[in-house]
Amino acid sequence: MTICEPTRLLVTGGAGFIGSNFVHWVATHHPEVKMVVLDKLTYAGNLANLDGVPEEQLTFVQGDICDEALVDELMASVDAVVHFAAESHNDNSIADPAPFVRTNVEGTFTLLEAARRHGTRFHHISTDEVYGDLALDDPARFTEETPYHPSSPYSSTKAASDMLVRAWHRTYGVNATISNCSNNYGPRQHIEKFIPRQITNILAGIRPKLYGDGLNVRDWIHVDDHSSAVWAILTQGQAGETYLIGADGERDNRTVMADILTAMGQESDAFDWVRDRPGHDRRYAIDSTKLRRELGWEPTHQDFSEGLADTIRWYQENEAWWQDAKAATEQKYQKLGQ
Ligand code: NAD
Ligand code: TDX
Repeated sequence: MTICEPTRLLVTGGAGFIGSNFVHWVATHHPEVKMVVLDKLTYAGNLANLDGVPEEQLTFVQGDICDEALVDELMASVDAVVHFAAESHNDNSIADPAPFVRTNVEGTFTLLEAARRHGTRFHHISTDEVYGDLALDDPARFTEETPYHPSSPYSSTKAASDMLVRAWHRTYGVNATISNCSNNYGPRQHIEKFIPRQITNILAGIRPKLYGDGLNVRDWIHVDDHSSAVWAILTQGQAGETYLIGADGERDNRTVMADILTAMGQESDAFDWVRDRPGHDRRYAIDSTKLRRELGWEPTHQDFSEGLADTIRWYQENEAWWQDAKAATEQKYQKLGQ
């Protein structure tokens, strides 16, 4: 086992959804660890996501992971990096793929080169979407051995970044691990994504929108379970290894839509069917046996309706956090017919 005990962590994309939840998780569970967050604050980043993290534990730097000089300077000051920063939304990647290639591929390359120069422990955050999709009736789930078969501009750039990490480990000996996680939900997720889009639609008096036939399946995991898994891999993972993260949460979109509507006091069919996403992946499903067996990780938020109710409450109580982005987000979807 490679044991890493980080005292100073660089967290890229730490002002986004999963990155900020990870920073809060580390602040709560490892108050001795200092964190430097590097985030460009794109439309998806929000400094308010870091409110409440103790000042003495956090340094925030606004900047681009493609900025070689800045990345080099920050890398020299830490003993490990957890790399969350990415362009993360499939629909955006279909409308305009260029920022995905730049941030997800070139940005990861820039970080890897700096980690190579400084001998920094590197944990790369990736997605189950690199494996493509499964048929609804396929008994199989993704494992670490599943061949890569990405469908969208987003997932293909994530797949490319995973390949760079593997090569930098094998060729240059960078002390790197990769995790590929399933769909996250929880507080502070951008309202372009499925669950918060529907919650904020209902709160704003807009009918929720379901793509295609609504039968696509996603494997949902609470963002805090993703954070605890990343910590386990960062601190106990074997260099060069990939770990799949998932919590056995397969659900089709129509069921999740009905869950949201019912939990918010609406009829379960009070939504609009809209145009399907081009190339829409049918089903994702993760087998996380390796992570559970080798590193002893277990999810702790397995009651989806309880997690969903907490998430709905968060958006109800934090209207100021999402209100400004709502009109612009829905305008983008209107152009796509979604
Ligand atoms: P997000 O879009 O909410 O956050 C991304 C963050 O990265 C933002 O704060 C943004 O400002 C920052 N960023 C973007 N480009 C940057 C650049 N060039 N330089 C510096 N910062 C930049 O995304 P998320 O949902 O929190 O996803 C985080 C990571 O987790 C991504 O790598 C994503 O591929 C991966 N992932 C996400 C999910 C999911 O369900 N959301 C599942 C598995 C893996
Ligand atoms: O309004 C909607 N209606 C709808 O039916 C939206 C926004 C989505 N959908 C469907 C598309 C998907 O089948 O819901 C499902 C989930 O959609 P997204 O939230 O866009 O997530 P997905 O495309 O599955 O990708 C997510 O999980 C893997 C994250 O955005 C990625 O960053 C992560 O890698």
